[in-house]
Amino acid sequence: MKQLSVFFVGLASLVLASCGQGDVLFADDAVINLSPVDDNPSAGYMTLHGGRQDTELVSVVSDDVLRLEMHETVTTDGVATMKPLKSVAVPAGGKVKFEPGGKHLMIWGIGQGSRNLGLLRMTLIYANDDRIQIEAVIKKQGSAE
Ligand SMILES: [Cu+2]
Repeated sequence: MKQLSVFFVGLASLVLASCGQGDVLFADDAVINLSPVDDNPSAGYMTLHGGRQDTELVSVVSDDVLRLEMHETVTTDGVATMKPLKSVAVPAGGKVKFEPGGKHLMIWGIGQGSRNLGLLRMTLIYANDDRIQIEAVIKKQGSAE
């Protein structure tokens, strides 16, 4: 019995160590600001965390939307325009933020089920073929947060 518990302790510290080094490919802080007008796209933001090797985020998909694109806002001569992104580089151990005024997701036609739930499940697809499922919190306009 004693041996068994030592084994589990060893396993736990191993998992903690690998998280602490920032070498796990994942994403968090995913939020969507729901557009007040149904036909207009909603904007999504998140933070990508790089894994052990450099990779690229090549697509974001969801079963419960009409269309989802990665965009970047670029300001030229004081005029902000958006351009679609084919991919986003995610350096090893690095952090890439999707945030207002920069990279963002544009999402058309979020289903009523996800709206009611307040969560949208999305899958991030990377160039190395990793797929990561995340849930973005849907924020309605005028809500407390
Ligand atoms: Cu956009």
